[in-house]
Amino acid sequence: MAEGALDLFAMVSALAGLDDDEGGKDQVERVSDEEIDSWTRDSCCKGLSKIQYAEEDVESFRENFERKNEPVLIDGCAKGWSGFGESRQWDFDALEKRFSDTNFALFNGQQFSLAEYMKYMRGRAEMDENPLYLFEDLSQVDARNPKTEILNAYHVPKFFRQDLFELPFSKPTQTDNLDQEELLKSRPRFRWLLLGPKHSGSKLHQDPIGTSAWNTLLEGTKRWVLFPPDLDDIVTARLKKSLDGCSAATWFASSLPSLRPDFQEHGLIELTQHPGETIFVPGGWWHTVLNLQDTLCVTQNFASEFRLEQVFHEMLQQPSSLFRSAWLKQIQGKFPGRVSVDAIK
Ligand SMILES: O=C(O)CCC(=O)C(=O)O
Ligand SMILES: [Fe+2]
Repeated sequence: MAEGALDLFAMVSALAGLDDDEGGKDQVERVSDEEIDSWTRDSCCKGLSKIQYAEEDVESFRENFERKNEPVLIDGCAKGWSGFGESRQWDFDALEKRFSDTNFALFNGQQFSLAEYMKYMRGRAEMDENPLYLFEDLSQVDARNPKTEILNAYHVPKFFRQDLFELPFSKPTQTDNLDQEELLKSRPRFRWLLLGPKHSGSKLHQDPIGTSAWNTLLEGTKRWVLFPPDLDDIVTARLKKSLDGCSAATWFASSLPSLRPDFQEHGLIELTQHPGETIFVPGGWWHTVLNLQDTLCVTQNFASEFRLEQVFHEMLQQPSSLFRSAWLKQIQGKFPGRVSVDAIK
């Protein structure tokens, strides 16, 4: 990486208020190396089912997990994914070799070449309290974009191929006469490639617009904590308060130990995800992730038919767009008994 690129990373960290020189130093806490090691060795699962991809058919998956809105860990979705470049591997080296000069984006939209980012991940990230997480949005990538190779290198697991947000693009529909490019541009973001250095992570959140997600890990290990959607207001307020001003790493180190005893009875799930495993995060579930090692994963969000009412309600709150109006109309036509026509303006 050029010197300039190093400075740029320092600047991005500082701007985000993440650099350890930038105040709040006394609040910075990290999970100990012993705990990281013990979580890394941990295998599934307390309070969570684990299934084999090849052994579960789509119908039973949908009945057992998607309809019940229950998370599950799935082993084997990525078997047969083709990978990148000549080596056809799904790993850091193959990705870096194939895209080293190509720009990728952080969560905040800042762009870096993959070579710059990988150098950061293997070096300076270790010193950052909250290392910069790469969140490359692949939602708009089409066949003209070289990153289409990333999309071709994986398949949406068979359980997740029904997505109500695909409706405006499927034929024949009443949106045939709409500008497909404009439609795609205004579709909510739905797929990402994530590269996370050790100690980076995603803060506790619920996924947007009532959507559900799957997340397949290809490299490294991730620690997940999940809480069910139907927590009462007091419990939810306590969860939100636990987040105040801290990074995922600090939350795992300082908030989780004090929440754990009380939240066990509120359905807390804690697990380690290993390479090759896919987690299904149903809509509405709170979740937070700590990368225990440098990680590489792909993740997609989708609108589940079993959560039609919630997704529809959330979609009504979104700013108007071509996608929003086309989708609301189609849903109204397809599920007249389940959504309120009057609600659509
Ligand atoms: O950090 C992760 O792997 C989880 C990402 C996530 O939850 C999200 O993108 O909504
Ligand atoms: Fe999420």
